[in-house]
Order: sequence, then structure tokens, then C-alpha cells
Amino acid sequence: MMTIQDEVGVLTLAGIAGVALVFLYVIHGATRKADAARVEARAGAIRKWFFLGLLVLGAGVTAATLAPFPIPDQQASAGTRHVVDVVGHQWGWRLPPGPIEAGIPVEFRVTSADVNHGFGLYDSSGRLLAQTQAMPGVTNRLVYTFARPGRYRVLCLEYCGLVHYGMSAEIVVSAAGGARP
Ligand SMILES: [Cu+2]
Repeated sequence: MMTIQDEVGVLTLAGIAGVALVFLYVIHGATRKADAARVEARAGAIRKWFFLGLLVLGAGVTAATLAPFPIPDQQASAGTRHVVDVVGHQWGWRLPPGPIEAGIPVEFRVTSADVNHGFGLYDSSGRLLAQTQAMPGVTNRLVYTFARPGRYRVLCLEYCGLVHYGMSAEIVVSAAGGARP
């Protein structure tokens, strides 16, 4: 199965191939002197349509991917029942104790006590679920709903010094109603 990264990779290669073909066409045409003006006009037309196509593609991809973007309004509380204050520091995470309930949107309010860190939320198989920056003096809000109970990990996604790799914490997610996994 193709992941979204693979799809974007293929699209990027196709785009690069398209640009390369236009270049080859123009170079090929420009070597015959008599046709230079005609080729230039043709290349101008191709460039215009290519640019318009890119514009439409860019707007389409932006519209399609911004809607499920997991980052809520940063200026106001997301109004969720679960609020978890997270502080990253060299080198660890301060998280409130106690389980989080599955199936309910959780608002992580993430900041840092010293330098920039990356708050990365992973499932038990090491898959990245959501992330935001942990920045000193700024609180970033990240809303995530855990689909099922279990043990999740927080790892740092921003190189922040000597023991960056040691910035790991566990989040326990209980079943709806509060039973621990
Ligand atoms: Cu860090």
C-alpha cells in the first residue's frame, strides 16, 4: 500500500519530469535558428498553462489537507474536557499523572522550560500520531483523540542537546469510562 509520503514522492517526480520535458523541448527547438521565435511563443504558452495548473493543484491540495489538520485555534481553548499541560525541558517531559480517556478529544497545551523541543506523540508500535513544537514562552495547543486504550509514548522531535534521545515519556490511555488497559 502506498503511504501519503510515497504518493507525494511520485507526484514530485512527475512534476520534475514535466519541467524537464519542457526544458528539453525548448532546448531542442532553440537549436534550429529559424524556429526560435515560434518555439519561444510556444514555450511561453506552455509555461502559462503549467503555472496555472500548478496554481490549481496547489490550491486543491491545500484545501484538501487543511481541513483534517489537527492543530486548533492557538488563541483560545479548544473547549475539550481533557486538558493536559505538557512542559518539555532538557531532558524530559513534565506531564500530569493519571490516565487519559480514549474516545474523547484531548487538548495538549505544550510549552518548554528552556529551549525548543518537539512534542511527538507515538503509539506503541512507534507510529507518529501527532506533533507540535514545544517552545519557551509560547503555549501550542494540539488536540488529539486516542481511538483506543493503551500505552503511548512522547518523544522529542527537535534536537535539543546532549540527551535529546532520552526525552521520552509514557501516556496511559484508559478505556472510555476510566478502566486502565
Ligand atoms: Cu528535546
